Amino acid sequence: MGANLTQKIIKEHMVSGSMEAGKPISIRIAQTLTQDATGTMAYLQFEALGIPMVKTELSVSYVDHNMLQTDFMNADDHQFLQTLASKFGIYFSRPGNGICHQVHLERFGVPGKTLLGSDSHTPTSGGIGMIAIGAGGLDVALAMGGEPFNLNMPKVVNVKLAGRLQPFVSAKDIILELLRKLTVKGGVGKIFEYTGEGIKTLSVPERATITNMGAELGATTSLFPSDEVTKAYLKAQGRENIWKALGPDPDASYDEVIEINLNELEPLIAKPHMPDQVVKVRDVAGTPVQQVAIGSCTNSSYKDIMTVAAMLKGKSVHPSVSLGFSPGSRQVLNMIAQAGAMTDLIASGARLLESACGPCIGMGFAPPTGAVTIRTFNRNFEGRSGTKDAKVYLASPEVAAACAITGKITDPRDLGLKPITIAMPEKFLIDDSMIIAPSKEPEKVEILRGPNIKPLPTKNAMPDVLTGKVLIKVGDNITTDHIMPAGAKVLPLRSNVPAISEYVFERVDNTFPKRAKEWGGGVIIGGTNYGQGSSREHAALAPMYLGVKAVITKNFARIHLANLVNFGILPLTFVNEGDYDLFEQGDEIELNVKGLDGKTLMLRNKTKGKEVPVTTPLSPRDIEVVRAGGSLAHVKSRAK
Ligand code: MIC
Ligand code: SF4
Repeated sequence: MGANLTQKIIKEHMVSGSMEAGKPISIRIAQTLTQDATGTMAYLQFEALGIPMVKTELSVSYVDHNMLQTDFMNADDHQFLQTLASKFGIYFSRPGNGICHQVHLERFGVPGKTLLGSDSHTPTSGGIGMIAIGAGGLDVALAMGGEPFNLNMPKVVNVKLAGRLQPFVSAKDIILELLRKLTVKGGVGKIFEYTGEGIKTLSVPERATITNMGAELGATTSLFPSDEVTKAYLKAQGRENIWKALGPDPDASYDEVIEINLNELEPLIAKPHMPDQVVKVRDVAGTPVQQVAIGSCTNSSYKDIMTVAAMLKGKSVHPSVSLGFSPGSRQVLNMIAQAGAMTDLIASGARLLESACGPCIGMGFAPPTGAVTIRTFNRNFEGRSGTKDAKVYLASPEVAAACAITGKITDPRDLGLKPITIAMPEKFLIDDSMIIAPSKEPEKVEILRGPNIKPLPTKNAMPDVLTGKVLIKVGDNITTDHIMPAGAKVLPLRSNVPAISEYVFERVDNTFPKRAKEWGGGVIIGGTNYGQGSSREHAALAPMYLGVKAVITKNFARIHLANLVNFGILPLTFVNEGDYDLFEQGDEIELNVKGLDGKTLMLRNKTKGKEVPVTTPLSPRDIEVVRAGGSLAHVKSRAK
């Protein structure tokens, strides 16, 4: 049997382990990326490692999330990131240069290499054949310090695409179709590798839309081969020299196969409040729409914005709709301006938003109370838009433009428009002046630290017996947006853990922080897929600061599980899922964790006078890390 592309790339970067699904492996990381919302903390952690210079082939620090500067906080963080990058050998992409994933694809990604990013949508670069994985900031800090990245070898799923997308059906519909089939849990522990005749019809940005939103399946990553399409894209980016042909062997084997015929797909839409609530656009057509937002790392490429502009040309945005668009990068912004598409958009009444994450993370352009907002983004979790009761739908740029024109949910095929074809440019506009190379005299660089940047909290080693109360009990599919909300108000506090911890579980139960402090910490009880979504380590770090010692669930999402380990919180799972019902908020629990390694332990509910078996999904190495009080403590203790 031949090898698939995932196996080939992993093999080349393997440090230890064997490529058996579910078994721990360590891989060498060639490139890292960070963004400002996770980066400030990641670099504080990097500094704590005491390493003078990054050890990766390339590390880039982007500013794209915390872009509203309503006071000094975000602006100070930007300066901190810029000076720190300069000192430690890191490229710095200035605010205004674009969304990290879009810019990385355009300017830095290299087929066949590994990329670790402190953002869950890092798999975007899988669009050019990288193994690109999202992780917590601390894992990225460790990778910058030359440590390998540890994970369990995922299963490899082959998604075979046949046929060709029909007019007004888009790459977004391919990934929405997968979400419809597999749900937000369907990709946990898996890598999705795309093959088949259909991939030849998809440009790199279209492929990147698919790999980007593979994150919503819970997948470790997704990737396409590096072929002639990749070559043409890299050539147009002036980077043909780094291209090489990469793909699976003809007789490659896979753990699972899914087939999709592109001819049969039609425009789809994810209803509130989960990316897997996917239906046909025609099933919800006619629903009145108040806002449309085009952009985010999923759908903000040159092709995406040009398509929207072509659909809106000569028309007006419906009077009841506010339409905003944020080009994914300065390159896209410059190019749509040159092509005249920006003029068409502005003439139609669209609002130009900054080239950044913006409304995707609730950084401005929040919808009105109870509004329906159609977004080309990847997440529609409750409250993420900044408006708790807004109803966020996720769809393609084509569907979004159609809704903006009619003021209601509309299948673009029903507008009677001529099919739109946007050719990929033979040459993109290349201007890297917003990317700053690291200093040649790092010893002379002074790191600027604003007053909002507070020192890192630390944790002591884990005691043998864990005791405490159940601080909260939550249901299935709890996202990191539930645990640690983002948005314009909370995001500036990412470098100030004491302050941000006041918002833990804010949208679920805003009395949580007070209770956690009064009760001297305790444990969290959760359902399935606990911690899905973003890579934000603050969803572990802030609970750790509030004294959370263990999280006991039916099962966990990958990145959050790793973040809990990194901050010394013990993740446990019920052996019998039904035992979840035996716990309530306020129950006193006790667990002797001495014999943790791979064994079943008895968790005592002292209040109910019951004992139930629990276990931990952790590897022996991870258990060692939790025992030490988290990754930093562990690395430091090893260095002694
Ligand atoms: C997101 O989409 O939720 C974010 C903001 O990009 C996060 C990172 C963060 O929480 O800072 C992600 O996806 O990892
Ligand atoms: Fe930014 Fe949204 Fe992409 Fe996260 S998902 S990186 S917030 S655009």
